[in-house]
Amino acid sequence: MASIMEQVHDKVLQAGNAIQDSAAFGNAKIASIKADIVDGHTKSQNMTTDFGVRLPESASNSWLRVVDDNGREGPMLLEDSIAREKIHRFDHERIPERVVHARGAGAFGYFKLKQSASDVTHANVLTDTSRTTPVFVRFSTVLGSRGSADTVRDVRGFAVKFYTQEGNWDIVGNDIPVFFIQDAIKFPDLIHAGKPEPDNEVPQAQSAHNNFWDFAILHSEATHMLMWAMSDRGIPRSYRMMQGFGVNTFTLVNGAGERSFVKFHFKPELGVHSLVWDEALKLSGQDPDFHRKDLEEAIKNGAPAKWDFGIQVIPENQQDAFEFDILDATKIWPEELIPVRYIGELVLDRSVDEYFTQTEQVAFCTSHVVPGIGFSDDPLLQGRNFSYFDTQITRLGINWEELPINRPVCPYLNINRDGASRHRITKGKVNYWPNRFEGTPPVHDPKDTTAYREYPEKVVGIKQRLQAPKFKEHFNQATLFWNSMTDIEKLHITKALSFELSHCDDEVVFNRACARLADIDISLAKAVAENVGGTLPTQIRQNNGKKSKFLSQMAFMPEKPTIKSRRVAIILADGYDKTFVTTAKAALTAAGAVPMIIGPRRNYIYAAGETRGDKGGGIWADHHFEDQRSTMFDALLLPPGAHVASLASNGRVIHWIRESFGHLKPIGAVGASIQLIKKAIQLPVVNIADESSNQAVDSYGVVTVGGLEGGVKEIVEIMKGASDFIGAFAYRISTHRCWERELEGLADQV
Ligand code: HDD
Repeated sequence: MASIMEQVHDKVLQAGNAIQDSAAFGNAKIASIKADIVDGHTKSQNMTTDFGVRLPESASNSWLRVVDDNGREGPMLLEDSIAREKIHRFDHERIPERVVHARGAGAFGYFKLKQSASDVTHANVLTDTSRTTPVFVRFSTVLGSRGSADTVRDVRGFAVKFYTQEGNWDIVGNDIPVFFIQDAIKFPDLIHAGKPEPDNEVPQAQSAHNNFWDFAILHSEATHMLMWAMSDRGIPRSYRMMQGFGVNTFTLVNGAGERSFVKFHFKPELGVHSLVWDEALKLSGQDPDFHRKDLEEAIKNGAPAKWDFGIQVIPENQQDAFEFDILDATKIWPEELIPVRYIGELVLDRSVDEYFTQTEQVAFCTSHVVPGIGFSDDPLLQGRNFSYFDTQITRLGINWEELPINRPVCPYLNINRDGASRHRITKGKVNYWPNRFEGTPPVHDPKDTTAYREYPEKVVGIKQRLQAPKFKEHFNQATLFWNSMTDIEKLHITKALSFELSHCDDEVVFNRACARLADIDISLAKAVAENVGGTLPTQIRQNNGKKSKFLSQMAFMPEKPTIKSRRVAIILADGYDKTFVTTAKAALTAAGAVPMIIGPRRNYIYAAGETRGDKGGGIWADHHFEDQRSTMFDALLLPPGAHVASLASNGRVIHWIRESFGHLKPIGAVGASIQLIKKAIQLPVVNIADESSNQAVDSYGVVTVGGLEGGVKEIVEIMKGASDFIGAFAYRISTHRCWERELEGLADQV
């Protein structure tokens, strides 16, 4: 008869093996939390107390009280434990929000390895191409509190939990590959300076204030990251359109025991795209949940978010071969020197069931790695490895690793016990090691080659508070970044810096900041100083003239143009051309876009020839003019028809067109709706098709055509030079924005 301990062990292993053996290991996380999920919509499920006793409706409506003989209210009774339970539970609903990255959105998915990296690691998740590993990913902003807006200018968190068969592996990264500081001891200062100022708790979720810039300028090591944060990377269009980076330097160890240094990369399938600043500012108020809704909407519409996963690898013996220190988190490893090997795919295809228990309670730790992956002596990473575990204890309690979203899907067993909210029940006598029950779990099998073993690194040195020499160079890569930007990106950085420094009213701060910009490039410094009233130093650092072709986000366009998941507003009113609207909507939908009808009311809108209330007639408007804004869409389509007369007299519609033009969005107009364009955009350089012509004209991304016979064609392939109206319009959407409007100064003129 097997001992209790053996039975427990068998159970744990069976449960683990059942998941590991299943062909669909990619779903193992979902399978493992199934028993914890309660369907909040189960029919005829009675309301109960937390201890399971059924409640009458009166207990949900009224506190137990005394009512006198005349029906008058008497005192409420403390003896009502049902009411007390409800109020007590409510009083304690809040937990501390994350000290940074408080606002976020998460989703489930999987990681599929496509090419083995067994030459550099023995981590099965990176060597076994037959595997699918379940993941949970949480995206976030850094500075804002949990209720702040999604579209603020900030770094975005990109944290991935891989539930591997050898334990959880967390990459806790950002959408920017470098960091503000080199040493973890400065992290509290950085965050205090960036968060709202302590006297008045202003501003919320913004770096545009004296304290942030004061700290940033007093730390010249922050210069490189400042350039990234002030670039368009700071205002992504979507979480699905950002790169992800592990930022810190980790290590890999292969089967032969050889070690290399590694950086992790995620490259989005849809390319890297951003909002424009005015749009981001407006969205903060108009739709503060823009990014989290975008992620959910794409998954719901069958457009899962996808990234290629890559590694940059430097063998151990080449650690000193570069002009920068490869352990310095304020430096990139230029891809010209160390190419990225793309070896796998990350896919997010399932939204969370409940925000709090999943997105809020998920807890990442940089210290969570699996056999074959290790740490480096990167001084930022070393500090992070301490900080994350620690913060989860304050946030979630000591048993946070047991929470359904955090626990591994592989078997796990050890002698850690008890503590607040422990709920795993481990049978048996053994809660210490070693013990007299030889061979009963948990065991350490001396022959087990899959156990985590630290790399036997030789360490010699003098204990001191110093930095390695190459950590002291702070400007080369900031200049490299600036030089590598396109003209439009340079313009955006200049404007972003001008915005931020204009919000700093302390002249010590903005003058020092302008002086710092001169360490990057004098033309940038001059332009910003001119805008913000700053002064420049007399000693100028020479621009090193270096460039990389992997830093501009324009370099990360999708391989094939696509309009997948792009939101297109189709604005109409009663009297529109039905054939056009139905065929255009169908063509855009078939190409993967999300067209939405915006009308004067959220109800049926009737086409020319139909009268209001016609049975089977009309088209349902998804939204009306008052409840959406142009900022929430990627493009605007104006159908032909007699409805133009009423649209032309609607200020909201004209504003929509002007704002779309100003925010560089493609605009399509057909037939009579050309009149709307003429009214909204009165710029002679923008060519507009004649209402009588059948030839589509694309001028600055305003695509117009007079007439289309038989509605709109199918979009067979999205490509440059498409001559038909919908083809030309779709291609413009695929390029994200019509940059030439901004370059030629047209965007501000409308
Ligand atoms: Fe951090 C959260 C990313 C430096 C301490 N960090 C946090 C999150 C991300 C990052 C994405 C949110 C995770 C989630 O969604 O739950 N942090 C980074 C990156 C860094 C970095 C890319 C630089 C390479 N962080 C850093 C340092 C320290 C911390 C140097 C402390 C010494 N970070 C924390 C934290 C947080 C956190 C206080 C807050 C909530 C949490 O950990 O779980 O421990």
